[in-house]
Amino acid sequence: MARESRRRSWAEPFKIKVVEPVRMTTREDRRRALDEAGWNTFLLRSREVYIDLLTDSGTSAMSDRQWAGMMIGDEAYAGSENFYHLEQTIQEVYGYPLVVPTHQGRGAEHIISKVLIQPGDVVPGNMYFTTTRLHQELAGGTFADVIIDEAHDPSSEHPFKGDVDLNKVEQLIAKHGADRIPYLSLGVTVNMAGGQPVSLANIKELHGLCSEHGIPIYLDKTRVAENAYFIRDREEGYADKSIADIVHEICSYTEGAWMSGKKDALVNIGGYLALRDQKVFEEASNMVVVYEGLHTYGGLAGRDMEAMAIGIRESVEYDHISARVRQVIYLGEKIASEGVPIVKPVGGHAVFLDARAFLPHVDQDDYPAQRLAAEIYLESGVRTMERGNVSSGRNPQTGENFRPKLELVRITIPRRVYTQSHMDVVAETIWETWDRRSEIKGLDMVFEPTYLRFFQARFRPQE
Ligand code: PM9
Repeated sequence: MARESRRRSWAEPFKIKVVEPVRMTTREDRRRALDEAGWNTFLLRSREVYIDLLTDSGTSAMSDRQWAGMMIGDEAYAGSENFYHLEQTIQEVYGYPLVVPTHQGRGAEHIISKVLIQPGDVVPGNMYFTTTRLHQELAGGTFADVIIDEAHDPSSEHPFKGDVDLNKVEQLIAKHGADRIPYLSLGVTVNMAGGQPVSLANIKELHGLCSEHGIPIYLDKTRVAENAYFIRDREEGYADKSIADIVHEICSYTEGAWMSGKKDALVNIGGYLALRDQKVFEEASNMVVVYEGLHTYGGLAGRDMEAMAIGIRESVEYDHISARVRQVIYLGEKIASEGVPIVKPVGGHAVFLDARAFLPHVDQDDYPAQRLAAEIYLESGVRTMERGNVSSGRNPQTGENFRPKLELVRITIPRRVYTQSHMDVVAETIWETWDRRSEIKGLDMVFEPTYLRFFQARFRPQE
């Protein structure tokens, strides 16, 4: 009789060579730390945190190959070898011929917004991202959300909640005219929607529509490899394609891209613009010398560029990206198994708790997601981030909070840093917080900075 095969358990596709101890704290320590940090998890000191799931930005573990690359950093002021390696890698992996390095993603956003946007322009995008929208506004533009409606519904199981609604784009063109739309800002995966992917079918259709009207698409490709994983997994016709091929195809429909290398590209610092248009490139590489550094280093050390070049290649390896995304899905499914409301389907870089459903008794202007992130930290030292009313900011015309439909807490997983056992502890922490949800109240904001308030705002708990 044939024996049934035993399926092996899943395991991380790496061995651990260097370890960094983490520090456990008491509930009293954490209460004191929260009071000092104004109940904002961004203002905690890292030494006060046990498992740090604030962000996947710049927090990934580099590989031994990347660390080896750091040793061949060419720290020449001009013409560093590592820049040319980075440029060649971007040309080969993503297909863009022209590269302008920047210190991180928002350096690239600043420059591309200044080059492309004129005051009074409208910039459509598939949901706002905090730093992206701010740079578009500072350049004189107005952001217009053109993501499909399902993206604003945490319970919708749409497999590509990052897709663009083409009708919304057409309506914008009819209202403002194509000449007032300098580009369409396309995010993959869509961070604020819950790390949700965009389908290639949608990108192709969008490309057709935008081409008809002479509107270029610029890509925020910060998490493009994660998006490619979902396309391979969910979209018909891509199951046999490599992640590298899918990434290349996504980029082929776009005129240029900005990138925070601190996510997909597995580095602690770095970013760039990748372009096709020679004129845009010339303006951007002139502007980079004003704000970032010479056009062959853009605020980075040679060793940073080398590590990013190597990280880009690792980011499109199937074993890496599937383990990365599946770890996030593992955590999401475990948290949800006890009835905790999360954004569905689970996204590529984070599990997002639906704070409206978690704390229905807290009004949105009492910042339920901000309070929930603080309570999760209080529970066991796990640090997460608010992605709701605080992150969204105020309407500049009315001064009112935007009160976005999504009021979320983001539990973000750094790449190659934590194991499944850490994920189990995190899930148990969320369950414990869920069990005492009826006792949790809101927050009063007592300090509000002008820009990107979520980073530095301070709060007082309503007792
Ligand atoms: N994202 C994140 O934690 C770090 C800053 S906001 C808390 O998710 C996208 C989609 C991002 C992003 C940063 C940037 C900016 C652009 N686009 O942080 O400047 O998620 O490298 O990139 C963060 P930099």
